[in-house]
Amino acid sequence: ANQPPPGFRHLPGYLNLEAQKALLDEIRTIVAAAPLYQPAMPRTGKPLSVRMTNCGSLGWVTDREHGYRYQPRHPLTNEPWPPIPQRLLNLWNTLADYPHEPEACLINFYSADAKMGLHQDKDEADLDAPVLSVSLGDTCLFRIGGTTREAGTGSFKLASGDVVVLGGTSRLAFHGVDRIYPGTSTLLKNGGRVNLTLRRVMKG
Ligand code: MD3
Ligand code: FE
Repeated sequence: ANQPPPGFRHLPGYLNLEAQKALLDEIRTIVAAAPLYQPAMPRTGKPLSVRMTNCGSLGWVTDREHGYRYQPRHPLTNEPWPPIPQRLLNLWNTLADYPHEPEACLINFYSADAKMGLHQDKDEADLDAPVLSVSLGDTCLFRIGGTTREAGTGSFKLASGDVVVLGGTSRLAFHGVDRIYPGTSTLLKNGGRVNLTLRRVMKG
């Protein structure tokens, strides 16, 4: 089986249930101020099945007209994104081994039928910084390959409380979410999956 690229760290169950609940409460407050919206692909305008919002001084957005980018305000409310919760900054400082804090936390919400196609994350100016991912709610099947589309891929499950650190070569690996397993967690009252990714955007 294909192994994940160097610099990839999966920490299953890193956050206990209490920590997951506390984090989810903070995410609910953020979503109340910065509502989830349905992003669209550049040029085609095809909607992503994942709904998104952000916290931090910058947020990742996409729409048909302007494509993938980071911007300081919510595309619908035009308000600044809420700040990144301190408990997420603490997680970054504990695990990222990087001398600059993240400016962006992308919040992805997956309903039972949502998925994310294989892609690379390259919209950040600082590609030396790792990306730190936190999963909450239903389990998903996550896929990761190499730094070209041609390289083989491997898949494994990400469950609620799992943390993944994508550093080194894995930072530019193709990756995606093949499927959600509904009913695998009771953390979210109406089911689904939340993924948080902490990102350093500007060069330190
Ligand atoms: C590997 N999110 O938001 S998290 C994304 O579960 C994204 O919502 C997925 O891919 C999700 O861009 C995967 C794990 C992850 C996050 C960022 C990465 C893996 C990554 C960046 C580079 C390589
Ligand atoms: Fe990604």
